[in-house]
Amino acid sequence: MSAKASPTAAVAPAERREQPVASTAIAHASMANAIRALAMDAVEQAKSGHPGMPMGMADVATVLFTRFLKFDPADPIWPDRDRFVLSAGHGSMLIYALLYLTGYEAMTIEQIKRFRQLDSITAGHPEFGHAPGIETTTGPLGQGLANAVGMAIAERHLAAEFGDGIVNHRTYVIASDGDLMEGISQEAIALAGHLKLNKLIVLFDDNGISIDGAIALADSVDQVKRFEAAGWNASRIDGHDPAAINAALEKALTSNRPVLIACKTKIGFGAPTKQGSEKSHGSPLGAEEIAGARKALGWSAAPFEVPADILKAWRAAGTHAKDALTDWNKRINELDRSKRAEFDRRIKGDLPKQALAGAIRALKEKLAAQPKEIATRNASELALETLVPVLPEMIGGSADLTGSNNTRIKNQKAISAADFSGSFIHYGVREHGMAAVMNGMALHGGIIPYSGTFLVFSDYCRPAIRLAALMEKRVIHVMTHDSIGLGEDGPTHQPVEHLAALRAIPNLLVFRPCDAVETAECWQLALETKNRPSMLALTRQTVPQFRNRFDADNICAQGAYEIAGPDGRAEVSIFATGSEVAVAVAGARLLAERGIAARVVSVPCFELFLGQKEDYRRAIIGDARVKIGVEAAVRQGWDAIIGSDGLFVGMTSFGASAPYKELYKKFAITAEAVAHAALTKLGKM
Ligand SMILES: Cc1ncc(C[n+]2csc(CCOP(=O)(O)OP(=O)(O)O)c2C)c(N)n1
Repeated sequence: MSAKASPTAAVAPAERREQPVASTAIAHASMANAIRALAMDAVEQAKSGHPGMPMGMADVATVLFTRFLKFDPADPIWPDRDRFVLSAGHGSMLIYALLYLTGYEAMTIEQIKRFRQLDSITAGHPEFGHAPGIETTTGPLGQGLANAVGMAIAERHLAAEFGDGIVNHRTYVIASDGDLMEGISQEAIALAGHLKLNKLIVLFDDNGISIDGAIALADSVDQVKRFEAAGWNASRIDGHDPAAINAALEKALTSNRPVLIACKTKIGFGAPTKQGSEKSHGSPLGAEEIAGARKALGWSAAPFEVPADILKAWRAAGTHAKDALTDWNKRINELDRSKRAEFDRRIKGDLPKQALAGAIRALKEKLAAQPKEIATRNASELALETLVPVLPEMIGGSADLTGSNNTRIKNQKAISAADFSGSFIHYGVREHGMAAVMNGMALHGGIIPYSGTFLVFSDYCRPAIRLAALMEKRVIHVMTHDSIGLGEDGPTHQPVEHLAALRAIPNLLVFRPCDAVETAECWQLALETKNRPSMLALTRQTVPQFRNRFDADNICAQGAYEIAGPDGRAEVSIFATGSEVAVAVAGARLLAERGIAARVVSVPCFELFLGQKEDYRRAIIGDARVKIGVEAAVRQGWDAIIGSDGLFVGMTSFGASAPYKELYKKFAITAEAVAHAALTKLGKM
């Protein structure tokens, strides 16, 4: 197959249809077989991995990558490239083979040979950041599909601002039965259908097999009907017929809705005894089976060898979008200078530093002049009112709790199918989908997503938050109603273990600001931390403002600091977060009445505090005889600050349904309880 015979990936649909429908069947088969052989060989060498899916989807992937996908291995982060998401991440050898074959420099044959080995870029499941060309980390089924919805939203939003000449690409997904069985897929496809994301194309590996055996063991959903019901165009094709794959993709290019193409395939295609069986899903095929597959496929090359003519054809496929890239570069160079600078800034993820600093400073000055006794969720809204206008990359949202989360500021336009220029998303009651869609927007680039839901429902978002942390992406979650302080909704809605559970996620910043000033500072920190997701845990109930003096510095950046203290030495140190800083301050006052000097340390962010230099940590923890932690949540994690012999005033059970002030009394999270604990320890009770 010559490079010329392959239609360019970047041409417009009408032009593309002029191109030959397919290269010769033999050439296609040889190219697809190169993927199959590499997958078999790499899994065999690693003695672990999943050969079945790459072998089954090799035909689909070959048509997609040689004829449709707009990408340039020499410029893997070209902003207007099509995004390709391998949602079925266990089939990682499919993407590694494609990256090698199409000519991504980093993906050498040595890397393929070192599949799943320490320090290789070919990890068990594709990991964002390990190799150029991997758009997201996949493996937990369903996540990639939902990420793709976020990428497709990001594309439409940026196109609405910068124009189709600058932003005009598609998002392609390969998804498996497992992806579609996961609940998150329903949230994602429903949102995609609702928003009519017509440049999102999902290729479903409809092989009827999962780990336990036939899908029929556990599922009888008609996926085509399901997607149609969600507002997609959906069809079924033979996933081993290149002409049918080509035709379906051609049709998809003109769709006015997102597109599902259910590709009937045979898992482990070519394996003589394991094809079509779960036996090819997740273990090496074995030498004998591989020999049989080579014979059946007519592949005589040695392991890890791709015949020169086939490799050449693949490398040519990797150059298809060169003209499109040249044209795009021309267009972007013709952009108005300030628009160009803005586009570059957004894509790089750089902040408008001065504007951001100015907005936070103005807010803090205002709060110093006129202190506000408000809930921290309202303080967050105040912060957003100053931030959203100066940070157009912020796209907010809520999972149907907009009025409770205070994440939508006045006049903030919502994104809709008819108009993507807004900066707020009504995610519907879809927390998991929301968190994964946000990851997709952050991965796409040009956007800083922030969300809204109740902290207790962070459990519903957790798998996606974990991946944002793993991928080092700036995704900001606003989670309100952060304790028993929410009151009457009761224990179903009162987070108790959630702060501890979230603090357990590596690389996630969990902020729990105590007042309006800390809330502004925590927002600033979340925005300025490019490589970590953040969680802002905010109150429903009103809290006093403690920081009444204007500080130009961001004091919360240290994670913990003394917010109130005696002039001299303290006998008691009280550490608290969020709404319980008020309890701690009142407790210190009671102790003062008894002649005992106590200091209060506000701990808006454990992670930032524990990351400080030892001197600072020591100084803040101090050497008072009594250390007390106060947080309306479980103790887990607090020993790092108060020590295992520290006292803790918090929750040891689920909450209850009642007005919140009564709950604080019932669960003994009060100034009296703090003072009592200290006095007992000091032997003064
Ligand atoms: C959330 C999640 N649960 C479980 C798994 C483990 N797992 C990996 S693949 C798979 C199912 C395989 O079936 P399918 O998705 O149809 O892939 P195929 O067998 O076609 O390769 C499972 C359960 C996972 N990766 N993610």
